[in-house]
Amino acid sequence: MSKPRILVTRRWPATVETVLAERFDVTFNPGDIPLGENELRLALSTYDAVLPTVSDRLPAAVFDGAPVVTKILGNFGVGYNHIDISAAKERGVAVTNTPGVLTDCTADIAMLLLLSVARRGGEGERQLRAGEWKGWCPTHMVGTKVTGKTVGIIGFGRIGKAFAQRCHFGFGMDVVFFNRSPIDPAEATRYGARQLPTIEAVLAVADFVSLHCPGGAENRHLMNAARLAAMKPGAFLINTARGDVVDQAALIAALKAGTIRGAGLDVYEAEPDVPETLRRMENVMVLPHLGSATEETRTAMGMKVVDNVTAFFEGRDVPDRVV
Ligand code: 8YV
Repeated sequence: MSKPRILVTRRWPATVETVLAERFDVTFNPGDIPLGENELRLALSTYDAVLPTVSDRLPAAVFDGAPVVTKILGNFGVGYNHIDISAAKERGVAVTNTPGVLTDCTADIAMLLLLSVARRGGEGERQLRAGEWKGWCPTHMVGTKVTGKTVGIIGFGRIGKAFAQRCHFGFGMDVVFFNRSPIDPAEATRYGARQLPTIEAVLAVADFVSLHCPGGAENRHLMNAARLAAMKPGAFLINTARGDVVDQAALIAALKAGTIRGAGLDVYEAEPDVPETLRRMENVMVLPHLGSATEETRTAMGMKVVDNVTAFFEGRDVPDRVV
């Protein structure tokens, strides 16, 4: 039997590309240039499997036009709001993701953002690098103490829990969270956290609000102008989830007006575009979607895709099937 034809849309860690090349008839993207809509449509009518990332937009329109040959989209990443899942399902295309392996590193990035905005790390580094540091003084770049503060987590899945654990057991924070489904209180306590009934209840008490829910239609602009206004004065917003969970224009307005004190962001509404106003704000830490960007995690993510696609073509149960 001939090997399945597979397209890998972006460069992956070398060790994973080697395994893919051994197992499949694989086409790589040596230039690592993101594919456009027409190229993705062509890919779906050419390859047995396409392995996309968050930088590949796969709305319903991409599944229309040419006959779809692809049987599986092995997404490199846990979030899949860039893929129209219903359109894939309608065409009989399976979709898989990579849960679990990026939990710790994404929670770490959320912690890095929280600490950086509270303690003005980015601002201090920019000042020193610019040669503008005038020396120590008691009032220089005074930030916000983290230990003992309250953190509010929106979405208590794997990453939300890992972040809660870091905040409570590492930094002595009081941790509250909102999650659509109830979490067993004993389970929540293991992560040093307790569930509150509404997002508003979390916003009312949190000094830091950190988003850990999925992106896509169900959570689009969950943090809108009203919710930003409901945050405590002087609170910070951390987003390592998806850009569309926050109304970015409303966030910029809230930061300008001083409704909230600052924000730590790893994700944006129209990546890689980040509005210049946001990039210029000293009280905002901006990272270029680095949540899972460690050698260990990116390799583990790639190997998870390999496992999913291999199981699919061998007719076995597919471990991380979304549809
Ligand atoms: C990934 C992520 O790097 O897995 C996710 O959902 O947000 C990132 O950490 C990216 O999505 C890769 O497709």
